[in-house]
Amino acid sequence: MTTLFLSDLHLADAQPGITRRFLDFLRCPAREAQAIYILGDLFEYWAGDDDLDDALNREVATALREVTDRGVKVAFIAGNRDFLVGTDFAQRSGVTLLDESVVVNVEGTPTLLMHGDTLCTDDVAYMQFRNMVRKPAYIAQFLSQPLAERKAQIAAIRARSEADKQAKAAAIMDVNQAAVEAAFRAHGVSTMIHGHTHRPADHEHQVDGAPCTRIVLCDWQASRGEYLRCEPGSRTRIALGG
Ligand code: LP5
Ligand code: MN
Repeated sequence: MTTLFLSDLHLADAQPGITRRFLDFLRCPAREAQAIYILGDLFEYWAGDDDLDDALNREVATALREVTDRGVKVAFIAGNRDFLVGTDFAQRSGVTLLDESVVVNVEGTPTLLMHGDTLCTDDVAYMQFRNMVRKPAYIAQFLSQPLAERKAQIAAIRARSEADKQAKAAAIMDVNQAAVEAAFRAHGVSTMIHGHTHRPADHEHQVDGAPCTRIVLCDWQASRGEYLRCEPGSRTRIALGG
């Protein structure tokens, strides 16, 4: 059994090299895997499933469908950029939408999967923003607006977010240790995989005296990408360059 994990591709028209690398990934290692977990921020942003007519979105959904049609299980946990991915995308791509935190058995190890933003509790402005925009009523109101208007609002939020991030200390945008420990405890696991922070590393934690491992996935950039491959007895980061 081979299980692959990836996150934070931020697919966008402005980054055709990343899209090409992801489509290559879907052609080759993806089709030989049994399961693939995309842990959020697959897209730079997702304005709603009615944006599936967009050429990039359609190409990605179609390429995913070619993988899922071959019997590969592809699952998606939403990120802070693409939490509006919905059932139309799921149907078109064959991808299963998961809750924001799930425990799955990865080669015999119960493993907590999440995007990772909920662990960044020191980022109070982001947590307040998140609480606001994840409310079903807020989402319904947002989606009731025309697509072009939604995209304009997202651009404004993106600009504000980038400006705010300049003023935030780096540590504030990383995970909070107490939040990490609480997540291990709450889910009764000793292994977790997440993305979001763009700080790829394997961290060892002690939670109530027990060793725990937290694997942070790598974001994809113009020059490189990375996925994590788990097989019986091995866990390997595979770099995708060029
Ligand atoms: O994404 P990233 O990694 O660069 O930064 C995140 C946090 N920022 C965000 C915002 C997203 O980047 C942009 C929104 C994506 C579209 C979502 C779909 C539509 C939503 C509409 C509602 C249903 O998530 C950033 C964190 C950073 O991670 C590190 O963890 O710091 O958080 C912020 O920057 C949040 C700001 O501090 C507060 C944002 C207030 C925005 C208020 C809106 C003002 C303009 C509104 C105009 C309509
Ligand atoms: Mn993110």
